[in-house]
Amino acid sequence: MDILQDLEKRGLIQQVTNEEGLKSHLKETSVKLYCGFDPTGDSLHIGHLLPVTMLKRFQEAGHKPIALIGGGTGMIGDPSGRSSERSLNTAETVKGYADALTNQLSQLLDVDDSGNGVLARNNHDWLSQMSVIDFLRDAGKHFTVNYMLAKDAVSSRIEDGISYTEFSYMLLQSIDYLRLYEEEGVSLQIGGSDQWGNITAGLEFIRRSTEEEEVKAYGLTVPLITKADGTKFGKTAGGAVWLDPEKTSPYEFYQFWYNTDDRDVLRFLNYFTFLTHEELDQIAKETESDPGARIAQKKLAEEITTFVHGKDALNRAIKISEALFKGDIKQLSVDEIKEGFKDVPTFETNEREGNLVDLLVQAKISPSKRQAREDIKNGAIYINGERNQDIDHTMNDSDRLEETFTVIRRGRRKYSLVRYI
Ligand code: 545
Repeated sequence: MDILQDLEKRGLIQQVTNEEGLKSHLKETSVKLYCGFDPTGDSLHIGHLLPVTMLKRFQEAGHKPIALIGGGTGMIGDPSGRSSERSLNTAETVKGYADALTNQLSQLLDVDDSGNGVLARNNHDWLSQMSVIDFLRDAGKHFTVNYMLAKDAVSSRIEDGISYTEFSYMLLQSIDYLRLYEEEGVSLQIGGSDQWGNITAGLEFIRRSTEEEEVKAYGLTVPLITKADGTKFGKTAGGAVWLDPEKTSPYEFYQFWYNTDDRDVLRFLNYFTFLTHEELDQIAKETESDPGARIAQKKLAEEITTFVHGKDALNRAIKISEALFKGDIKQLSVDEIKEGFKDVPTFETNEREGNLVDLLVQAKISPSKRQAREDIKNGAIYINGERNQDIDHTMNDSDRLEETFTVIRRGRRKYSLVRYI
């Protein structure tokens, strides 16, 4: 099975220019391809993950991927897929974001200029060197305003207005593709479906400015990820699911994937994992015969967490998940507790020697004092994983982890955190 057949079977191809041409091109040679990432933030989130895995898929099929950081384009702002004008970031901010993204991509893709690694480029290197006269003569002259107005990213903004800055963005991305085509032999640009207009503009620009008879350059986009329940993919109550472990802990990351809807999970396994079609078929079969076991969700969460955070982080995430599920947190370290309890209801207090009954009521763990006493007597209250049945208990230093917090559990799995300030 060739790479295009593999991608097709996984549902990873939204649009492709000249499919037959690209197919034979990919068979003939090791193809250099690229995907761009603009530094509009200090971390990628899972909405950016698919193109990253795509670069790796091409690499594993013997092709040569380039991760392009938009140090130049990030100063301008892509209007694609957006309904309003972006605010400009300072050069310093963009530089900081570009460094952060470069680091993140290098971790995900083992970027390496010499060997078989993925190449990294930054379009600031050439865009910042281009004069406005060259820009208008060499790029501007090949685009009609009519052509630019017809692009989705522009036409959808005409009513509310679009700045000349964002209007011009597609020329910059086109300059990149031409430059990479001419200087580095890049012949394929990939991206999400929001990038189709920019990618095809680049191909048009290559054709016009090279005047070659038959240009061997292509574009391919991956689909926008949809969910069966109609809500937006990648968003949780807590916001985006980030690839930066400081923003979304590996445990939360693991849980996000583990909670995938049954109706979406097989499709996501195809999209995001590197499992073979045989392995995917096997999981589909097992899921069918035992739907309650969440085999597919478990595999999905394991594979993606390993790809993004590594094996150790995955094992920690599994350990935390199991301990919380069993209601047994005693087997967790303080750091693991912190990771697992980041989002549980937290009650802040400066009263270190209060009695347990009052604390349970103040922290809204038990609804009344009377119920709190009942809960304690019944053995439903656990302090840091340890059952406490003393209705006269006063909180003390030994109830505090790292002197700052206490984990209280009521019943099977209802956790609360008390933080001492
Ligand atoms: C710049 C110069 C080029 C080619 C491409 C670009 C970037 C492109 C763009 N892409 C998006 C992006 O998001 C921010 C990521 C970092 C926080 O805007 N004009 O930069 C996303 N891209 C990945 C996928 C995308 C796209 O990085 O293509 O569709 C998301 O899945 O939105 O020469």
